[in-house]
Amino acid sequence: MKILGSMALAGVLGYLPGVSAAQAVQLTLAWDPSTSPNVGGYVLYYGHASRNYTDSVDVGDQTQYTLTDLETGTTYYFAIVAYDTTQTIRSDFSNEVYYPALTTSPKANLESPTQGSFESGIGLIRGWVCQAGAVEIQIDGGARVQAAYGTTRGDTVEVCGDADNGFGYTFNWNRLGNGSHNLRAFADGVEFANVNFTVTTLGVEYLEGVSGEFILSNFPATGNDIAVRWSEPHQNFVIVNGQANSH
Ligand SMILES: [Ca+2]
Repeated sequence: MKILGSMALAGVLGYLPGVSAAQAVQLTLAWDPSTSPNVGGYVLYYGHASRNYTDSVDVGDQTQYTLTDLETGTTYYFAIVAYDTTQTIRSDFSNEVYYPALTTSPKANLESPTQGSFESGIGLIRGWVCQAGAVEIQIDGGARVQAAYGTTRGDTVEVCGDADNGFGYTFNWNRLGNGSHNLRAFADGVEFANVNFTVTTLGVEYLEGVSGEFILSNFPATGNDIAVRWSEPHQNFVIVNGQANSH
């Protein structure tokens, strides 16, 4: 009768420090080498249930491996098995590590400004984030500023499971000056939006003491007119006759 040898466990499995959860559906795992003298390599096992691995990859004689095709939104469990140089003897599974629901980015949306939009006057940088300690805005690579966060947005319940997800930051676009600008939004430091937009000013940061009312023809439909009036608090024009008049 032949007695099979045994392989020492492949040590403690863990994540490589510095790997960011939010960065991607990519995860690098590392483990201490087996203390057996004749280690031939390792098999990394993983799956969605503890100690029930549905996938594996023979990583050869290395002690770290990067999985690049993990699905988002589901938890993964990992363990390592060592095998010997003849590939006939295998160790038991190592300790198990799990990784909670991988996400590529926070569940979040920047609603305004949008990519390619035109901005003028005083506006609201707004959107929603399902869960964050802080929502920050960065314009043209400047300092990140914290937006007000946690206002009720009933329309996000379906996506987020709760409603306290609105964020907003009032901003005078005139401060940026005419031209193209960039805005990035972050939830707990993780970027979830990056848009370029165009600002048009009237030459000053806050225009005072002017008035004007103008008719826009054929809006919102052919044959309809609306009136817009300069509004100093908005630093913009507002519609003053919501009822479209027929010719
Ligand atoms: Ca929430």
